[in-house]
Amino acid sequence: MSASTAPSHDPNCLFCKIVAGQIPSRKVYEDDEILAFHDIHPWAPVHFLMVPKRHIASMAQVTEADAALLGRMMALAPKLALEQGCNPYPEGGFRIVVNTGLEGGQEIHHLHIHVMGGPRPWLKG
Ligand code: DGP
Repeated sequence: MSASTAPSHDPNCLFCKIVAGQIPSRKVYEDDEILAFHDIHPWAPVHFLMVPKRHIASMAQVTEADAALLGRMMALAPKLALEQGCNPYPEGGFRIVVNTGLEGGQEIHHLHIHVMGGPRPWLKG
């Protein structure tokens, strides 16, 4: 599905409801196209999700028409990671994960980028 034909809002989608403010979230960042909020089940000291406000079901539906949006999300991730408490590269850092489809471990079918990082004292020698 291209950017032009993707529905902007799926009333049955959990993350569309978060985007619409119908379900509360701990917001990290918001602009016209992108919302970032803390993951409800964090796997790391810093763990937030970045979603396009427009409903795109997964990375499998992304087309070249979405390239600028995806690029903006990726460019924003390091800035937000630092703001949320990740340490700077190279000692610090973060992991970006985009689960896609059942076999890719995707549970919520609205494209989202996991950004995970934060202090891990046990890594220091
Ligand atoms: P995935 O497996 O990639 O689809 O991850 C979905 C993530 O969404 C998972 O880490 C938990 C998170 N999540 C599920 N429901 C909610 C919710 O209602 N609020 C927030 N903030 N996160 C949620």
